[in-house]
Amino acid sequence: MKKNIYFNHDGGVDDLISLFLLLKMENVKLTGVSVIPADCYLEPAVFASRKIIDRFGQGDLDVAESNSRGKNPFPKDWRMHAFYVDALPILNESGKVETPVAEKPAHLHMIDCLRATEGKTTLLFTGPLTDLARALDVAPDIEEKIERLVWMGGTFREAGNVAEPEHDGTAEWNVFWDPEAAGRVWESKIEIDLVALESTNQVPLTVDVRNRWAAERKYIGVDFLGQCYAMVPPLVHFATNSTYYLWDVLTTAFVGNSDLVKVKRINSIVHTNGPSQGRTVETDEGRQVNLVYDVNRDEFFDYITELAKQA
Ligand code: AGV
Ligand code: CA
Repeated sequence: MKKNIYFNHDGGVDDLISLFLLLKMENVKLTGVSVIPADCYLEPAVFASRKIIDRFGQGDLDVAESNSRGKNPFPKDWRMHAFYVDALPILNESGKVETPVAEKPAHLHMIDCLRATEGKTTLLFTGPLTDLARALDVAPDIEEKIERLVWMGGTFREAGNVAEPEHDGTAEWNVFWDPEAAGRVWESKIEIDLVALESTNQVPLTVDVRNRWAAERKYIGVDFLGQCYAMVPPLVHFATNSTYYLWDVLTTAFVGNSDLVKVKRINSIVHTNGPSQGRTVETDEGRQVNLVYDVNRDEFFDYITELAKQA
């Protein structure tokens, strides 16, 4: 039995690689894709998504554009990454783009996809939760059609990954971009699996990983991984604010193979205001979430590299 997955992403290198990997998972049926302009610019991220589906997928998907806006914008340098992926020769070889843009905006597109899909659907979100929060406000009935939400977001460590004026550094970026959206989703009854910085910190992009992909570039999908991860800075001597991790790719790998990680139940709240906005905190008063806190790093890299060889 294939799992139904609806994928909402925000066009970073690891978001777009996640789309590629989902298309290669034999146990996944991708029911819809949408793009939110958070850690990307919308146009190149939507083009790149359509071209990845053309090149590596098969038929009947469209890509919806989000018209959501966040409270705390991402740095421009990071948002530029989607332009580089969109320009890769491997995605432009055919000279045409066939996968259509959906008529409706992302949150309404997701509602339609959930309703039209038989049974329940797992939501995979690798950017902020704005489109889900809006969809729940418009159509609260969709909660029953949602199997669970798998989200790359949050951290319960002291340090988050936001380094911005007027913030205390405790938040993870996908929560920080729209803290109220996370707050809205926390109020729902949806089962939430959080792939937080606890586990993603264990899978930095390193030169070793790059070299492994370089050595196997005769496989077109492994070459695609290598080309994409040539665009972003690896961990060399120490982690900086721009160091790249495989945040979303780990989250996506968890959807395909939950044996790669360890999960524990905790209760948590989200700070929606002030200098800690976007911070997730463990507390008995909070709602229950399943926290992915540990990963088998070697098995994870083997898994995604093997998937890429299927391309
Ligand atoms: O906080 C991680 C999220 C993931 O969804 N994104 C990047 C991933 O797609 C934001 C982000 C944090 N640090 C970054 C980010 C960095 N150094 N470069 C680009 N994006
Ligand atoms: Ca992302």
